[in-house]
Amino acid sequence: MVYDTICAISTAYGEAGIAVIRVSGDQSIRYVNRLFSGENLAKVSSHTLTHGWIKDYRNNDLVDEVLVSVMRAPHSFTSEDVVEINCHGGIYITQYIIELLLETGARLAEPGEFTKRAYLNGKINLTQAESIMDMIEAKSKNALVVATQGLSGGVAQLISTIKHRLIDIIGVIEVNIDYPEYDDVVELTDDVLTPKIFQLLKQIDDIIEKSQTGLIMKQGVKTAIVGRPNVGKSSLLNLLLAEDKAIVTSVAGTTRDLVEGTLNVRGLLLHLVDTAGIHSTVDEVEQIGIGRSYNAMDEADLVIVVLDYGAKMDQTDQKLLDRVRSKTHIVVVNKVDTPRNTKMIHRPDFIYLSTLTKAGLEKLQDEIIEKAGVASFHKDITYLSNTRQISKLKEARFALKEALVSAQASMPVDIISIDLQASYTALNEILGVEQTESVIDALFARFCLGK
Ligand SMILES: Nc1nc2c(ncn2[C@@H]2O[C@H](COP(=O)(O)OP(=O)(O)OP(=O)(O)O)[C@@H](O)[C@H]2O)c(=O)[nH]1
Ligand SMILES: [Mg+2]
Repeated sequence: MVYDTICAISTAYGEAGIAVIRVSGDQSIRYVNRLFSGENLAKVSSHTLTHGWIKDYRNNDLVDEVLVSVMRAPHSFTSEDVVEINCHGGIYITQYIIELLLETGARLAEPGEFTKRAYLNGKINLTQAESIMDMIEAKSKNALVVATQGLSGGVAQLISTIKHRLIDIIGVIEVNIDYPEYDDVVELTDDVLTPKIFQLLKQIDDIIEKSQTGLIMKQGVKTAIVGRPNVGKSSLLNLLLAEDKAIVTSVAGTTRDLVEGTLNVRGLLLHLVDTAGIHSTVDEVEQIGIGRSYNAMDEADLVIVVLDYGAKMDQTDQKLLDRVRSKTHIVVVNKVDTPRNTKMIHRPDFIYLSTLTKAGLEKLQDEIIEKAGVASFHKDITYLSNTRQISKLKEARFALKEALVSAQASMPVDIISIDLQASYTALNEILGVEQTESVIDALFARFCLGK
C-alpha cells in the first residue's frame, strides 16, 4: 500500500547543535530535492550522506547548510523512501524547512506516524513498535533491557511459541486424524486436550507472573518515607538521593509538604517522596501536610516507615505500622549511632540504619530490591512490560481456562474449540495481527512527534 509523504522534526523542540527533519513516503526524495541545493538526491546511492544547502525555492534565499541522508525503500525504518535532513538545531530554521516541505506537498506527520508506517508496512510487529516507545521513555538500564528485548523480537517470539502450542491443541480437535485411536470424545478430552491445555496455562501463568517484574523495571516504584517528626525521614531521602534535597533540622515538624526525588537503586527506579512527620497537632499548615503524608502513603507501592532508635515506640508508630501492614513496606530504625532506647524492640525484619554514618544503607538497598519483587530480575529473561500486551495475554488465559473447564467436563469438542479460538485471537492481537484501525490509531497517538 502506498501512503502519502509525511514530514516532522524528529529531534526535541528547542535550540540544539543539530536537528533532524525526517521525511517518509514515495515522494520524499522529490520533495527534498526541491529545496536542496547540491547533488541530485534522486541519483545518490541509498544510505549515503550528501552535503548541501536548503534553499527557499520561492525567493532563492539560503536557509541552512545541511547533511542529507537518503534511505531508499524497503531498507528504511518505515520501509518507504526516507530522507533525513540534518540541519542546525534552531527553532526558526527547523520550522522554516518544515514550512517549505509542506509547500512542496508533504504532510505534517502525526505523533508516532513513522513507527505506525513501519508497522503497517510489515517492517515491525506491534510489540516491537511498543518497545520503541518504551526505549525512548526508559529511565534506567533495566527498563532499557526490558524494552530492547521487545524490539529485538523476544516478546513476539514468546507469544509465537504460545500460539504454536495453541494451534497444536486446536489441531487435535480440527484434525482428529492424528489420534484415530480416540473415537471416544471423553478419552480425547481427558487424555490429550486437558493435559495440553493445562501445560499451556502454566506457561502463560509464568509469563504473566514475570511481567510484574518487567512492569516494575519499566515504571519504577513509588516509595513513601513516613514516620513521626524528627526520626530522620528527610535525612534518609537525602542519603538515598545523595543530595541535600530536603531541609533537615533538629526542629520537629521541619518538613511540611511532600519532597520528591527519583533515584536508581541497582537498576531499579525509585520515585521517592519524603513526607511531613505524623503526629497530632493543632497547627493548620501541619495538619494539611500530614493529610498529604497519609495520601502519599496510601498511593505508594512501597512504604518505608522510619522509627527512632533512641526513642520508645509510641502510639503513632504503632498506628503507622498497623496502617501499612497490608502494603509492601520496610521498617527502618534510624539513628543507630545513638544509644538505644531500652523500649525499642529488636526485630530481624527491621533495618537498623544511621543516615549519619551510613551504616545499614546497603542492607536497606537489598531490602528495597527484595520488597519491590525484582531480586530475580535477569537481563536474559524476556519480560512483558506493556500493560496492553499483558491484558491481552490475560484475556488469552481466561479463554484457555474456560476451555480447560469444558474439557474437564468432557463437553463437546466444538464448544472447547470456541474458547481456544478466542484465546488465539487475543494472542494475535498482542502481535497486532488482527487489530482494528481505531485500536492502532489510539496506540500510535501515544508516541512522540517525529517517531
Ligand atoms: N545522630 C543521628 N542524628 C540523625 C540521624 N538522622 C537524622 N538525624 C538528625 O535528626 C534530626 C531530624 O532529622 P530530619 O531528617 O529532619 O527528620 P524528619 O523525620 O525529616 O523530621 P520532620 O521533617 O520534622 O518530620 C536532625 O537534627 C538530623 O540531623 C542519624 O542517623 N543519627
Ligand atoms: Mg523532614
